[in-house]
Amino acid sequence: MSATRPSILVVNGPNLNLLGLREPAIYGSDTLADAEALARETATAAGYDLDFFQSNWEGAIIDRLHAARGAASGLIVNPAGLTSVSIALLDTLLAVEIPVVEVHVSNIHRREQFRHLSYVSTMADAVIAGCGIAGYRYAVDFLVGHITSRSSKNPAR
Ligand code: DHK
Repeated sequence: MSATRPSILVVNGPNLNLLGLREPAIYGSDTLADAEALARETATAAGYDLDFFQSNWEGAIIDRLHAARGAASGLIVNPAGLTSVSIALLDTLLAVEIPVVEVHVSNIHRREQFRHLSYVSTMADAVIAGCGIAGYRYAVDFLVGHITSRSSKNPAR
């Protein structure tokens, strides 16, 4: 019997498929594929599998998160334009009961006021903003430590 490795799911919201092309002065020139490679490399080195997902559709994001319930050990979510508006996304993250790190490529707190409100931040275990795509690597590092310390405190989970 082969042991399955724990996995981290990375979910990216609307317009992040255009990372590297859209507003480079704000988001930089790294692409979402670059972010995926960085996250995957970090996860693999720590003994984790990594699934990477992006959609411009809120319902597709919610469906993907539902599928992670009971399957993924950790979530990294860049909610993008859903950050300040989606109670449905907040409810989904609460429902799936998996540790969450919220990532923003840009520093949303140095930008327009309307970007400062995040429903996801009200439940996230950690929030990373303004580190560019390195934020995805930092999020994997945090989750690996967080999952390990949770399971040593709570071996049944
Ligand atoms: C990405 C977006 O698309 C914006 O809607 C957010 C976030 C910021 C980011 O920095 O990754 O306001």
